[in-house]
Amino acid sequence: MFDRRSSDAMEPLCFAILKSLTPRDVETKFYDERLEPIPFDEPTDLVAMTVETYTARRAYQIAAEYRSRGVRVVMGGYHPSFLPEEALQFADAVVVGDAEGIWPHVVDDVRCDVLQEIYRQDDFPSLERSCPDRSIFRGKRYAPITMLQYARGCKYNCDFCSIRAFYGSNLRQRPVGEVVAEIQRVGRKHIFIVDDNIFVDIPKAKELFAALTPLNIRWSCQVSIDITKDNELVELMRCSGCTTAVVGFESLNPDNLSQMNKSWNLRYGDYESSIKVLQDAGVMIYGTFVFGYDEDTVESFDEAVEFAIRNRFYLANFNPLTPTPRAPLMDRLRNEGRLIHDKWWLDPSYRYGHATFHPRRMSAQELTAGCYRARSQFNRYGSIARRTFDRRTNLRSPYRFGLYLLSNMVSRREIHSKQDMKLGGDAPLRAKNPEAWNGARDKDGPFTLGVGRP
Ligand code: B12
Ligand code: SF4
Repeated sequence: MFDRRSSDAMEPLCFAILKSLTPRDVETKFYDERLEPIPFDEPTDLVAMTVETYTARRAYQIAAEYRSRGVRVVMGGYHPSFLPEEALQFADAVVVGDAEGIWPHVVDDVRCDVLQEIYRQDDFPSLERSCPDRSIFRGKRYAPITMLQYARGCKYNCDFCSIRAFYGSNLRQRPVGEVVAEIQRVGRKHIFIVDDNIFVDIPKAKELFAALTPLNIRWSCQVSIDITKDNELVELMRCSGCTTAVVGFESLNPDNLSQMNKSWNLRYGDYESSIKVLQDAGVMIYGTFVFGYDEDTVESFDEAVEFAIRNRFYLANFNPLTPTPRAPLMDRLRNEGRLIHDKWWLDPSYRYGHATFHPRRMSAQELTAGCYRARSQFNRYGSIARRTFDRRTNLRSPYRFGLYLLSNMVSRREIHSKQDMKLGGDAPLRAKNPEAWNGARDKDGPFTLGVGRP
């Protein structure tokens, strides 16, 4: 959002990886605009930025500042990988796909002054010997939790999600021994395993959880609800210190789940019995819900809030369904003529938390208001007090109770401060070549991964 500083930002793992891939004789400085203003006038030969769809507009503004000072800019991450032509209107070069195996070539080309426009990762590089260098985070006010990645990719294909679009059906795990060594090296007691779904490969997940057990850490993860079908796995989660898990419930309506390609969410039983399995194992649930699928009505918000409070969720989020580039949802809504903005992430009229398309059974305004109301209701003091009372989870120990209270206070503040914000404020976008920009268009059609990316 650029003009407000965050008090709970987490260390962005991709930069620790980029740092580890950068030749040692290259001097690096790292800035995170969530924590500090960017010193645009500090001399540098190259700027490397990570760009997500929500941060694209701000990233393009930052790139224009550097380029106006004669500094070259390279962009990577989800958004430029999906829309390289768009990103190239603001950056000198774009890296499509994972950085491993490609970033050192980019640096070499800069040194030789032969920087190309697009660097495509033509393969899915092995994650072996990955050794993120977190020294760049030293002295910065990040939340005291370490982000760590075990695997990339997901076996599911929910229509709103960028993961399948980015990784295709490819699933890669790191050697468990290397993950354990990284946790020991970092020395923190609370780890957030950022994998999108730690349940995609059951034997590997069991191997990981068993190896984490002797480390005596507390860890958080993201997981699909079908994990609860495997009692041994849930027991291993408990023994190894799993404290909180983000679970994508998305909707209470089976037809919506089917439309989003997530009907498997209910394959192994109803939500309440799956929740009980996780909570009996002491896992505090951060439930996420999305609204705007065709069966949603103005009543859907209250039902979801009531469900989340009744089940004493540790945290919950209620977001308007938002199409992102290359996700199947984007094509469907565009083909149905329901998009409010052609590219909401660039549109100065878009506001954070607002609907970006016309839902079927409510208005766009009702979708925006309903999500905000749901977040507000869930984060009320009365709701926080009611959800506290679960001895299996939020009241399990003084540590858990402290974590519960702190997280809920942060969440309360966040929902109000981000709502309605403009992405990147009022500054206009300055493309490298405005005439080309007006006509620039990334090819439509599926984004294929691996050899032969478009
Ligand atoms: C942890 C996380 C968060 C954390 C952020 C923590 C942090 N430190 O910043 C929290 C919980 C705050 C968060 C919030 C949100 N997130 Co989030 N998040 C993630 C998650 C699960 C892991 C990120 C991570 O660490 N990945 C591991 C690193 C190593 O991978 P990586 O970033 O992709 O980097 C690799 C390559 O992409 C590439 N690369 C990346 N940048 C660059 C730059 C250069 C120069 C080069 C060469 C290469 C390169 O190289 C890296 C190594 O190979 C991702 C999913 C995922 N698997 O990445 C979603 C994800 C990034 N989030 C997403 C979203 C939508 C959000 C929210 C908008 C949700 C919401 N509705 O509020 C918010 C707001 C985000 C924002 N920027 O404003 C989407 C983004 C989709 C998109 N098209 O942009 C993702 C992909 C999830 C998804 N399933 O779709 N998120
Ligand atoms: S289960 Fe989660 S990570 Fe996997 S495709 Fe669905 S939303 Fe994305």
